[in-house]
Amino acid sequence: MQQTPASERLHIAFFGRCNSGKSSLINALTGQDVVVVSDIKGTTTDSVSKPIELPGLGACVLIDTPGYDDATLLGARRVAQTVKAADKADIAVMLFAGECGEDDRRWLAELQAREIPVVPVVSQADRYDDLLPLLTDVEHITKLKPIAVSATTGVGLSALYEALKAHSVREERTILQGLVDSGDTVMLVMPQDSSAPKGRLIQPQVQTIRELLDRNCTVVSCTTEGMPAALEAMAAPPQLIITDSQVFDAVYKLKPEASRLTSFSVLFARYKGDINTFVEGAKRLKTLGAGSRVLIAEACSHIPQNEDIGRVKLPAMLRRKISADLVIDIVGGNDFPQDLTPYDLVIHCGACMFNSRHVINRIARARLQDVPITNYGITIAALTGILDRIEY
Ligand SMILES: Nc1nc2c(ncn2[C@@H]2O[C@H](COP(=O)(O)OP(=O)(O)O)[C@@H](O)[C@H]2O)c(=O)[nH]1
Ligand SMILES: [Mg+2]
Repeated sequence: MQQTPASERLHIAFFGRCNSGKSSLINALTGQDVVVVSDIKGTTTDSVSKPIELPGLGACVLIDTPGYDDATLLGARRVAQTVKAADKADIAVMLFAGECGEDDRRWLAELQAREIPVVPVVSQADRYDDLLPLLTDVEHITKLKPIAVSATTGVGLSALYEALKAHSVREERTILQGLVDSGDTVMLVMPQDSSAPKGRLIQPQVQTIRELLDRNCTVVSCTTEGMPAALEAMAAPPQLIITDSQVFDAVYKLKPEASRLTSFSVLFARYKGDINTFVEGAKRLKTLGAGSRVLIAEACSHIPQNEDIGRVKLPAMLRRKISADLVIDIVGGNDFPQDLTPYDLVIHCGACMFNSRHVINRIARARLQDVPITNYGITIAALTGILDRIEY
């Protein structure tokens, strides 16, 4: 069965101290034994992501986290896992059990600083003779009405469901918003070099094709070499050409005057991130020189390959166009440094594997630290001098 990719799912993360009942609540909500529960502190050692369809919420990922008060030897590493879960969370369910402690307040402030909607829950509600003091405390610190929930008796589960539904309404963004009209012909130029996965197309290409079909567009696909023949076979030039950023320059030269041009990474920068920040960040490229530090952040955690754009092609291009003595660090997957200040510029990939919230959080981190951030497609467009000639 074809699954909704994780990047398109609503990410709901559960935070709370050890033994507050996070894992039990996830099991109760899903009606499944998704994660391990026990009264031994530190049972959940890693954040665990469970993709699941929930009625009324659709395709979700539930993220169980280790307690943020984990004081064991591995505790610091576990808390780092919890921070990474917060990087992805569209909604944070925060569990309070027994009392509101210093840890709870600190963590709440952390979530609020990231502007993640918080749903406060008083957990293990069946254990209290009188819930009121804790409910009052939680309401006082969160400024929100907490929901009393018991994983054991099921009390409050439907109220929690409703609260999650209320927070799940997201701003509808589409990939091609404002760029195509129904009935347009759109050409996709997609080189399939050795870094392309065997036997399939990559996620952004598949999603773009799907959306074009939904929009009643005609889709013509070709490689860069096949582009002249494809154009020849068409009665009129396509309204829009979408290409891989790495062949931008070649495609720009081949494109008919009447066709507008953009790239998959520019489209995904609009869709997932903040295109204006990225265009602004790309201006920093002009002032980089020998000794400047650049961080290239790759969302994919695949094993680096020969023609890999982030690890090979982009660094080579930066060194060629800017300076051979540029200092370039490359990170992949979830390894995005907390401290970005050593860098003059951050260049992020198109993030087809990340949800939008994850990219927005990284942009926010860069902005807070006053470090310009841009992405692969915008960088390549800027370096090849065509940024002002493409659509975004
Ligand atoms: N009575 C009662 N016990 C619970 C409830 N939820 C969890 N527990 C118990 O509390 C302990 C810790 O639960 P767990 O889900 O592992 O907590 P976590 O560390 O936050 O993931 C376990 O022994 C659970 O059986 C609840 O709603 N009511
Ligand atoms: Mg747990």
